[in-house]
Amino acid sequence: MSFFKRNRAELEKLGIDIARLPPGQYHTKRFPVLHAGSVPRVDLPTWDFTVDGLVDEPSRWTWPEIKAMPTHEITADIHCVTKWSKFDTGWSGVPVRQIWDQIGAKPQATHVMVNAYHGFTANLPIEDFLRSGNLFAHTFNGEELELEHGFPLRLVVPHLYFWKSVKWVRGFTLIAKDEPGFWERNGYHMYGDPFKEQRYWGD
Ligand SMILES: Nc1nc2c(c(=O)[nH]1)N[C@H]1C(S)=C(S)[C@@H](COP(=O)(O)O)O[C@H]1N2
Ligand SMILES: [Mo]
Repeated sequence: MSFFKRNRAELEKLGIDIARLPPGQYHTKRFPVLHAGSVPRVDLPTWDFTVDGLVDEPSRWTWPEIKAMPTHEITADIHCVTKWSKFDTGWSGVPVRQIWDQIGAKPQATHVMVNAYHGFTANLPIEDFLRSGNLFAHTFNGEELELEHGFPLRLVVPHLYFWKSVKWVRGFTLIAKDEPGFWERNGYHMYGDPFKEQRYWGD
């Protein structure tokens, strides 16, 4: 039996509905670390979160201000384009919607470019960005987010491939048309639905 077949059989034994595993994926209990470049040096006293682009006025929050916001918890399955999926991950943080309601978005805005340290970016349609359950998370499975997984804050958008879930997030820019972010310029799909296997350009 192939690795993928065995892995799927394992899921059945665990009592996990096979329909939760997107095509071409295998499940793992590990939490692999994946990113381009190096882990940033994070300095919380000077850290900020900024929203700009098609807004009435840019907004800025400090780390204590973000940490003081009401939080929400989700449990979600995550799917990495490199083929691992992880079930029932627990996240807590600030709902994307909660930030959105404070920024004065202009009606021309259709997409966001999410920004992180080292110039890393990812593009998302607003509708997908604002899905209920999406978080700017600072907590993973009840513990402070680890540096390698995006400390102090990462985006979590579970319904798209995990490269959209930007680690070390520093804010986002509202834009009037879809534009490719970092991985999208380098061969990854503009949208990235794991259940449609939208991995690369042309998928
Ligand atoms: N800032 C930043 N965020 C990033 C990336 C990156 O290179 N830089 N890689 C993405 C990719 S490709 C994946 S699969 C996930 C991996 O998250 P993890 O290391 O917590 O598993 O982070 C995403 N977020
Ligand atoms: Mo990835």
